[in-house]
Amino acid sequence: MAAQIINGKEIAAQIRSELKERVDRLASEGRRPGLAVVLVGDNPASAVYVRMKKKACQEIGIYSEEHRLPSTISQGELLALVDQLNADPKIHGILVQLPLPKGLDEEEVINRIDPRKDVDGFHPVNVGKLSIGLPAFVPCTPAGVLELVKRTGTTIAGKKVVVLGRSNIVGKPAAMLFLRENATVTICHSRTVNVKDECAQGDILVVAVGQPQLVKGDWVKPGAVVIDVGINRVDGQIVGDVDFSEVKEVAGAITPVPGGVGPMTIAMLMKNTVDVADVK
Ligand code: NAP
Ligand code: L37
Repeated sequence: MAAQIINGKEIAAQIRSELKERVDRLASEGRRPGLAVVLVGDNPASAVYVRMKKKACQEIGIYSEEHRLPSTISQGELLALVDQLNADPKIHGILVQLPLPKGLDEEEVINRIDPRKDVDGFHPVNVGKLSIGLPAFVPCTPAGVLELVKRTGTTIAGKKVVVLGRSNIVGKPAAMLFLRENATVTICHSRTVNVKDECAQGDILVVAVGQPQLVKGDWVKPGAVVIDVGINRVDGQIVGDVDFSEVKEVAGAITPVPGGVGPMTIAMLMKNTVDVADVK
């Protein structure tokens, strides 16, 4: 039987509409959430994502500011902007779109963001809190991955979760989140021996490697939930890290690309921003 297709686009729209109700209430109390997005340079993919984030803010009623800076900006000028946003009471969340152009120090910029406004969850304070089980901002893409798995109705506790990829923005925090949900987690990377056999152990398989259609049908345990985080542009088309046509015949549920994790990333960014405004 072919897999259930997990409709991230539809689930993300549902989440945005729930958030809109919260924003309407917050705004009526004089606490409209605000998000500042900082885009440095002219990475075309980043420009597309920033535009989508701005549109989502408008739809939900979140106040948004876009700061577009040339790639020639100095580190000091960028840090000064972060300081200004940290101090601005209209701004609840600050997102510096990564990657930064070369010559700029990403780590120093992330470190400068007030951890209470770090809606991307990349500040070491939030990374640390997540790893020791304290409430923290969860990075948007892994948060979206977990939400999609939960919405399939799958029980996570006790399951084998295999995460393919160990980046700081996707793989590592995704593994941490599933661990927090009491899964047994395996993290695979480019030095893993026999990745295919490791993947085939997963009741839940999360793939974030940036390799078009790497994961084939025989890499997947029959009935597994497969979440494809990959966004690869190949011949003008967007394809994931999973060979969708093969894997959908084996998996129990699978996310498509596009229309899977991508829209959830933006919905979770909106949620993190609304959460900041909703506690004060
Ligand atoms: P990344 O920083 O390039 O990390 C890739 C990871 O995959 C690394 O840990 C690497 O191992 C591992 N890897 C690469 N090739 C491998 C192979 N053949 N076998 C096993 N492991 C392999 O990538 P990322 O930022 O995590 O992004 C991953 C993908 O997700 C990309 O396609 C990206 O565009 C996409 N993405 C999507 C969203 C979204 O919202 N949907 C958000 C962010 C990223 P090493 O550590 O050993 O090098
Ligand atoms: N929060 N996200 C945050 N911070 C960053 O620094 N780089 C980065 C980041 N990445 C990001 O926003 N990624 C992302 C990727 C895909 C989508 C959205 C955000 C997305 O919605 N993708 C659509 C297809 C969009 C297209 O046509 O290009 C999809 O359906 O997958």
